[in-house]
Amino acid sequence: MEDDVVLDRGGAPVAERRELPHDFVWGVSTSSYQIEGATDVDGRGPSVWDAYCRVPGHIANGDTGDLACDHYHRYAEDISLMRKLRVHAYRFSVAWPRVLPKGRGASNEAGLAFYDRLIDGLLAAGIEPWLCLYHWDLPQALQEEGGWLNRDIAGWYGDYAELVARRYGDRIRRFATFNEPSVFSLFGYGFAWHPPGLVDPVALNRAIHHVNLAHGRGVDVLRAHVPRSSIGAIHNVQPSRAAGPRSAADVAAAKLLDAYWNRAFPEPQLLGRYPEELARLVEPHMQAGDLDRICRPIDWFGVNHYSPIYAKAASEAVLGFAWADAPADVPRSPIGWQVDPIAFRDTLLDVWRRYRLPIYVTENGAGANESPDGAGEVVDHERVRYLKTYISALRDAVAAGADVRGYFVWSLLDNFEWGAGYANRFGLVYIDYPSQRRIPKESAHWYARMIRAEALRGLG
Ligand code: IFM
Repeated sequence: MEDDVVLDRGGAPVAERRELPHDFVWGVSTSSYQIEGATDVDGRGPSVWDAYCRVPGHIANGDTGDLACDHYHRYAEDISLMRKLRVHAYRFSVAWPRVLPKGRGASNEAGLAFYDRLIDGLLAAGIEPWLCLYHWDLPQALQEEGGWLNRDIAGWYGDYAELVARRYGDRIRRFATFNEPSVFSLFGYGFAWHPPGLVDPVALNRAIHHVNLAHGRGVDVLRAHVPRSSIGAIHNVQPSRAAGPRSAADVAAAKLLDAYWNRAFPEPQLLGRYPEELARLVEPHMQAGDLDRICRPIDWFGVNHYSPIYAKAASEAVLGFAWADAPADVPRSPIGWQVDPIAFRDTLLDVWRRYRLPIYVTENGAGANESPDGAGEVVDHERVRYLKTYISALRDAVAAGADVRGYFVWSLLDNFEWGAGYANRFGLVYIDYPSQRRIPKESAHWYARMIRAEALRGLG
């Protein structure tokens, strides 16, 4: 493989060419609210993010997803870019309020037709669409009925899943129920960094349980309506470390963060139980039979991973812990996130040992604040270096026995990075937002060459 970087781990010999399965999937990921724009076009209803962005102080620079990458109108150009990247697969999400403007009831034909065009364009380009049902843009109308705190949402979500399955199940077999449920639940109900902007532990535990119920309902619906479906759930999984490793209180804080962040969803969904740290807290929101409703067989585990996370004890915080920064001397990406590919390798091995499902890395990438140089090119060496070392770590995990079958870069395009607005760029393709011009970065060219080299290896 081209330019493979071999991780140095204390002089132990490491095979240079650790081969991946011949049908390994190379892809890119995006999400609806982060790229589509067109928030009030063709009958789309408002989402919780539209409302949240309107509140001064919520988003850096007062940014919103109103225009984003205007992907709703420029999707054909974006498919051409993916074709040049030679990716096998594209993971996107459907905006629930685009297809069901009020979250339930009457569907919106124009919104449904947009995803028809996208899916048909991808298939014509030889790119497999991977559809995620939920990447955080809950219809605002459902939020007004309690959102994730209303137990009925499992049924509303099931009806939405059925609409999507019936409409696209003839052309799509790869479905994910949720993207990173722990992020939108913990940030939305525990830290007020996402909608609905609460700091309320009871609400957090209730929301977690209802998201899990919706997941189970979604799996059953997809299975019933898409005969050849391959269904997964996408979780962010990262080592949770104590800010003060010698402080018992910080170690306990990291364990609690680990329960909320890494285990609150995969354990009930795949092992049929809540983590011991959370079981008592979720109990008041449970009804008989709920764990059977949640723990439904799925086909793959989506891992989103960027870097380790850190926690410290904080008696004043309602959850008893606070987020902490990584130690000062660790390597960091341009936006300050720790770079630790060995943690990625160990995470993949850990997920494999715990859940024994085929793994697809559904997000990995590096954030930066780059801009075009004088020649109009975007030279993102640090992102290339990050991707090389993380893909090398993935190879190590496979060599050590983890069943990893695919890797999707986050992200195809620079996009709306939630609370950071447009300041943090994760794309292989640079977006000049005022003109909406797309400029493939050096990392895009590198990724295309790497995929081609892998394909040639497969032929040889
Ligand atoms: O942009 C996000 C994405 O929506 C979810 N996973 C992490 C990415 C980078 O922060």
